[in-house]
Amino acid sequence: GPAPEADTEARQWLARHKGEFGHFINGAFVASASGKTFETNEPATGKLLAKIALGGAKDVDDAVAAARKAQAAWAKLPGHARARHLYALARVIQRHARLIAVVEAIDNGKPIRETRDIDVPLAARHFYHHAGWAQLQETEFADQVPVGVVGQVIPWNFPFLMLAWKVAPALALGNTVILKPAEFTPLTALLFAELAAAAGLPAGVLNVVTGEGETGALIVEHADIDKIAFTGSTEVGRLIRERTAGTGKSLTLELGGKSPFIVFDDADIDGAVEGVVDAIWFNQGQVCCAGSRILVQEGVAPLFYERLKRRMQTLRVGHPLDKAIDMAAIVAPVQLQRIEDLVAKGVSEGAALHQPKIELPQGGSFYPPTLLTGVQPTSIVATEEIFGPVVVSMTFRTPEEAIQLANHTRYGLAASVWSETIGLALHVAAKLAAGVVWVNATNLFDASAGFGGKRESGFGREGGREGCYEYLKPKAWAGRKPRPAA
Ligand code: TXE
Repeated sequence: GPAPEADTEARQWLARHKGEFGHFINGAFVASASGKTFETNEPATGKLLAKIALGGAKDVDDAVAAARKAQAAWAKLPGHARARHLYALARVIQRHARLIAVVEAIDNGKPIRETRDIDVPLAARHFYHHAGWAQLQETEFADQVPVGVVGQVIPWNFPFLMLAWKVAPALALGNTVILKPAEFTPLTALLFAELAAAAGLPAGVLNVVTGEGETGALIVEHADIDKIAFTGSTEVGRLIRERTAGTGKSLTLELGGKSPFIVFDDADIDGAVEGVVDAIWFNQGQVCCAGSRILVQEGVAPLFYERLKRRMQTLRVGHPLDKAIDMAAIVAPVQLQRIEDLVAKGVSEGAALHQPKIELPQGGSFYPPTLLTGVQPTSIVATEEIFGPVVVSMTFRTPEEAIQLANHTRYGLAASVWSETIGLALHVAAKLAAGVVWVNATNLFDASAGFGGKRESGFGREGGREGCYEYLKPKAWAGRKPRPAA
């Protein structure tokens, strides 16, 4: 189990706030105008972690007013001055890496090993990367102006990393932000707002309004917001697109996925098996680009399944703060129920269920690593995003059949191809409908590579130069020189 003192600093931080948090508006914590709150629980135990302000119209108004007021001065700063703020934010993340990693692990339920080695360092890297763009803004984006005031609604699967993906480019390029973290996982956004203010970020530049979907809808519909950036379910993404359609708001959507993981006969089988572990059991499979559909070529399928099942047996499910585990808790009972229901449907549709005989911790929301084989391409489990540690698998004969199966989805976020024949891998990769294709690899991210999807996985990119354009508007200048005085 976890060392008893592992979370002392996090508990002290919660205690300092008396287990209750307001919104972070104009540089300070404020209670909801309505006085309403909601609860965030610890997924691994089900216990209450903190009470959180439930944002209503007045709170959103206040946050937008603060962001609007701050925006002109923020945009007027020379790029190098904004860069200095972004570098400071990156350093503050590194300085408090342990605290952020622990708070994230207990609020989301994900393993501390992941928050420590992935979420938090990648978030810091995102701020460093965008500090660079801020510094180059005048030369690289000469005929572009900031979008203005941006509303950002983020999900619960990577609460802190999604904050970084959204906030870093927005601030770097002269925008100000109203961020709404997901209701299951509001804590690291509140912690970050507090740390950012202490690191000298001017009041109003980053505002955090907490709440549920209704609070998100108030942000989406606010008349004085210039752009909405959303990551979450395709269902809500569609709603947001409808709601913003009649307005002048810019919009980017990063939505669901059902990404194929294609294994050819000549693949490095042990490598591919480790790839599956990373593709679907990282973060309990609650990953938008999770490799959730294995397509394996017939010749190697028996060997591949044998090795995969053997590897599944060695995975350890445990408490998020235990450094020796591979998987921890599902974010909330409602998500656990959704996973259980979908797996039951898959089995009733004829899929074979494979789960290792391993012990699950008691008391929280836990689900074992799961493989469904013999799945029909049109079945619910092969088409719906399960968003849990469940991978479905089908076999194919030819590369053309693999491509056809892989693209048989309404999504298009990511894909992974495993083959030791580079010509084959590249031929297939070129034909896959996906925003990113990994070859003999999976889940590789970098702040300099734009991430995003096609089809019902959404549009827009986060990261790199293309991500910067999502927070800028072109502005053309034309005319003539003033006449010299007579
Ligand atoms: O997502 P929601 P949920 C998928 C995944 C998961 C399913 C349900 O399949 O099982 O969605 O998760 C805010 N206007 N993904 O219900 O509702 C909400 O408060 C404005 C994939 O938790 O989309 C939260 O902050 N905002 C995914 C955010 O939207 C609204 C990540 C995401 O929640 C709103 C998460 C509204 N009407 C879930 N309704 C990915 N692609 O990474 C809700 N919200």
